[in-house]
Amino acid sequence: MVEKNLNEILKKRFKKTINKASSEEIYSALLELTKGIAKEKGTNQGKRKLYYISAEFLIGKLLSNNLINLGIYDEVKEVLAKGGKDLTEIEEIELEPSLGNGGLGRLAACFLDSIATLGLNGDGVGLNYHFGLFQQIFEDNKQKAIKNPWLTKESWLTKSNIKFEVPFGGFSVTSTLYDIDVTGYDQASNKLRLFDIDTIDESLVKEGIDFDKENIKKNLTLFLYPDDSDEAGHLLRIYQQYFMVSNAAQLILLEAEENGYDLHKLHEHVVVQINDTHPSMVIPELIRLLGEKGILMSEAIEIVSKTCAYTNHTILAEALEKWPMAYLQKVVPHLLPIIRELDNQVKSKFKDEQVAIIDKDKRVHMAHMDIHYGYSVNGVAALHTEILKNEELKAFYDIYPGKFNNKTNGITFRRWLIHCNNELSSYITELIGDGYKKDASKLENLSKFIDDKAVLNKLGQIKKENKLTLKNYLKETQSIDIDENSIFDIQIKRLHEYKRQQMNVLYIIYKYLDIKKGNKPTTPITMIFGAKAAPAYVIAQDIIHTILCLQEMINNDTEVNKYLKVIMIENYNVTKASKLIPACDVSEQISLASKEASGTGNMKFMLNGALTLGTEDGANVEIHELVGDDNIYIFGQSSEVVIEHYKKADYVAKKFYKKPSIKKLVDFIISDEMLEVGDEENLTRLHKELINKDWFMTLLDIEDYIKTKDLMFKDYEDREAWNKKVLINISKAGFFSSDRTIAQYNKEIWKL
Ligand code: 26Q
Repeated sequence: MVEKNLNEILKKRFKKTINKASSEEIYSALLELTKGIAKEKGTNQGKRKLYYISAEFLIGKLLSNNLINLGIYDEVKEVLAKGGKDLTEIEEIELEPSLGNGGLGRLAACFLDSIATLGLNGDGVGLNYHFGLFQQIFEDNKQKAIKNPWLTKESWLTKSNIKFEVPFGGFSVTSTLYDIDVTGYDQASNKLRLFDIDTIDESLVKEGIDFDKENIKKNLTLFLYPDDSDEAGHLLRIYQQYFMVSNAAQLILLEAEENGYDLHKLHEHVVVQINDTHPSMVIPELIRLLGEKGILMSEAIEIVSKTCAYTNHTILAEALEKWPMAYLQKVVPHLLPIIRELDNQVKSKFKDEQVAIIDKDKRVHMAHMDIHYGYSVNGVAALHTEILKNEELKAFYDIYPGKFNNKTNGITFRRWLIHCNNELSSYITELIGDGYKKDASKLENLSKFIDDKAVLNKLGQIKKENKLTLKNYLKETQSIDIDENSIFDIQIKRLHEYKRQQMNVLYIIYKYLDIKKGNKPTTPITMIFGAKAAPAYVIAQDIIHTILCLQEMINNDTEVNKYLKVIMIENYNVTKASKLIPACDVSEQISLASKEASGTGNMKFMLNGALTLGTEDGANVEIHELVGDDNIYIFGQSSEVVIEHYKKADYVAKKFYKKPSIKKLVDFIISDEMLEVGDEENLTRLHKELINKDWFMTLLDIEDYIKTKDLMFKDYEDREAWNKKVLINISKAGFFSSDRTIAQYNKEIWKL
């Protein structure tokens, strides 16, 4: 079937057969074929529909994902092979949309996959950023940000004829809706609905990612999170957020009317999941629009409060959005009376200033609005939810204990196992059948092979092959040469001080000095990083610079480079993650305990047979519980201890720095060797930061980290024992399928 259809499309469009067609032509034909099959499968239906509103959907490339979900991946691969074409080469043609920063955006994408796979009626709603998140290049050992154009003439987007008028203070814009099919695994489809405006002017972007931030009609959807270091940046962010939610709210009401629903009972037919506070203005916007339909404000507030649910993804105070009233007055003056009314109601009920929506500095706390006027508040891992309840949002938990619930994050196994690690996935199928593809808990059946040497050996072999594939990829794309026989230690995630890439840097320095002293590791070590840093985040830029300097210095040191190499992957994204994760031995999850809400990379690594080196933070805690002490490497102070330090403000980095063994590592950052390859300003700034501030307590955990990582490397020498741990990790990973997460959201929050 596939062969006939593909050939027909190629013939009709390009007058060619598979063997004569170019990769671009085959990609284009596969796009048409896939969209067609998805259409035939139809869309999920239901009396109640979920709108998952999110400023980010980090969907990654879609071709293989869709082929897998439609059940034609193997067939397409074979048909292409018969014509002398390689599907992995065709995949290269597709550009990766970068519609997200990191975890939150990728989670939204995994959720869409699972919502469709479970046959649930739910769409994603977001924005069609033309350049998405910036593309990262390295120059002079520094990150440079450039635009990432990903929109091509032919793509997964389908332009709809839905348009809405979105009012801002002083002017309005007309939106256009684009849809992307979200195919379920062996199921009907849903949609990702991305709004845009026709007046966007891509030529506004000149050098790097700079552009005129004032001209909203031309710049509104150019970038995801434009640099928000100044007022114009903040305002643009509010314009984007309101544009997103006003469109979402209008779409919800349009579909409700099309279905003939009684708007007084909207909550029976619609549930809105607010992904972090970025879409929070959907609450006053829905109230406003229901008002326009003739529903009294008091009733509208009731209806909306039964419709909206909020997910919190962070406990970092600086990431909780609080917008000055003056900004909202400028961008959305028509929402202010509603926000004031919501605030008045809260203030008349609760005297505690901490729970007010508008604070005494006239700032609007978006999360507070969500909690008061939503029916559910969830954290994204067990520890995170406990910290929300007992610390960060305690005042709210005391008022609304019933609203709080936990939904531990998950990942879609279609992308993060079946697609990215086909060898492992096929081998698992050989061992336990393919039931685990629909019911991930079946991975537990692998545990019966715990003493089977052949199985353990084969797991090691698959890892080795994946390392070789990565090696070849890096050689081709970044002209980097790594040793497939070394241990691959990987830290890939956004660059942030709380994630503590700087602690990993200190370990590398320790190892470098140790090798210089003559202590050669039995197995060579390859340290791999991938991370983008927000352009305005100075210390994060300094950390990237330090890693790149270490890379240059160490990789050119012939005494050391046989034993230790440092690799920083350029422009880390979903595509690169899928190549790195299957090749990993050591998964670095080393955030300061209490700061990483969940993490999802930790789950991807575990599923692909890497062992976790981590703190008791986020979902690491649950991984630890599942695999047991012997199959994970936990180090560092607990979240309780860390939270105490913050409360007492008694952590002093200098006390730790005084210790000669630690001082030596920190001071190496400004050593002659480093200054020779690096920039004094950046290196000195990081050095000072670590000694004088170290807000995320790197020096508190560094010794335990070094000790534990060395133990891990030593354990790696007994490969059979190591592979046993690997097998246990894979067999316990089923819990982290986003199918499980979504089933819980549906059972406990959405009730679709
Ligand atoms: C806020 C205000 C102004 C500008 C930007 C922002 C902003 C942008 C992005 C705030 C937060 C984000 C993204 C947060 C995020 O990705 N959080 C991650 O969510 C994952 C999914 O739940 C978790 O696994 C991670 O632990 C969490 O860090």
